[in-house]
Amino acid sequence: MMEPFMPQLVYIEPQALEYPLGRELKEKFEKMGIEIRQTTSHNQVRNIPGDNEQQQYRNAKSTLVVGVRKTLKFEQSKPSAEYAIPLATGCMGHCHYCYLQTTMGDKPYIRTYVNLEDIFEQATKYMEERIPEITRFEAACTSDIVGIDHLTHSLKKTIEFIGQTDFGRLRFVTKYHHVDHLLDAKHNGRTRFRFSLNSNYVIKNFEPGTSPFEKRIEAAGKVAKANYPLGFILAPLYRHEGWEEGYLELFEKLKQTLPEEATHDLTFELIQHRFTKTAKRIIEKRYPKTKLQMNEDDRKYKWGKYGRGKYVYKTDEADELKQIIESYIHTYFPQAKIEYFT
Ligand code: 0TT
Ligand code: SF4
Repeated sequence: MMEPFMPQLVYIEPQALEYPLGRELKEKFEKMGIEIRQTTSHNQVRNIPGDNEQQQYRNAKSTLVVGVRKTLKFEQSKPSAEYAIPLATGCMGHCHYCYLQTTMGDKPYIRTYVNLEDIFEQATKYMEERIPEITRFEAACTSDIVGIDHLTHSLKKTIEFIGQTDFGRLRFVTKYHHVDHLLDAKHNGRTRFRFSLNSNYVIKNFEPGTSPFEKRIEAAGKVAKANYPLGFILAPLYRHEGWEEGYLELFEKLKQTLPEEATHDLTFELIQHRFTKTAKRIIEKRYPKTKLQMNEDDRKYKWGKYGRGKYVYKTDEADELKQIIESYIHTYFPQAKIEYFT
């Protein structure tokens, strides 16, 4: 029943072995009997097994590269945080709509960084620049970090690092329920632990390879009991047939199963479904039978930076989506904070 992620193949960059975590991971995977290969650079991981592109893509999603993060310039992460903190890239999930398919284009494998000290040092600089403002770091921009952290514990270390700061905050979002090792982390209330939820229709049709709804809620309860500030991201909000009932049911189930104490410091983030032309092309190739609707004529084009515009719902449909979901939140979780709709 949805076992925690285990790579089929592991690549280790030689430089990663200069770091304790790199050596630790090598030993760990050796003991587990997982095939390990050396690689000189992550861009050279071209020889992922598979007879065709589709197979290679699938195999890449069960390949883990243990590497060193060289670029220490952090990306921006509006609207959820000031910066993206780079701990890993890629994900073993197979969500049809996932933006990593385009943003990680040629690198669909999972890559984890072992030079945490460098990353924390950089994060400290960014925090210091902004004092007395709070600086938020998003750890889930380029991967589902919780889904791989049982192997690396780098998220756990980051939670504890941020826990010791005065002006730093950490946040991440996950569709996995393998959170047990994070429950005793000294988070000091500085980390917001979020789960991504959706209607049954969206989970069933578009989110293969992720934890079931009930497991996510159960994990959310544990996280709240461990005194983490809790949040839910409802994304992508998607107008499938019967979506009003579908999302209503989500809130009913959530209200029923979430322990009361989890609702004291609760946030919601709302993200409507969007796609780019490039995403559409890739999705149709990788998930040819998907039911995901990506008809440009039904959408509004929203111009973006560097010509990277995207298709979102037309204004009336987006407004209706926002209004209905917000009304559900007000009804079921009146004390929760809605951080944004985008
Ligand atoms: O469907 C994906 C959309 O969701 C993206 O436009 C980002 C957005 N998003 C994702 C968000 O609004 N809130 C989040 O918490 C995210 C899970 C994390 C995030 C990612 C973010 O908040 N801000 C970002 O700029 N990103 C980046 O968006 C990561 C990636 O490089 C890019 C994809 O458009
Ligand atoms: Fe993408 Fe998140 Fe699904 Fe992973 S779990 S495939 S990161 S949407």
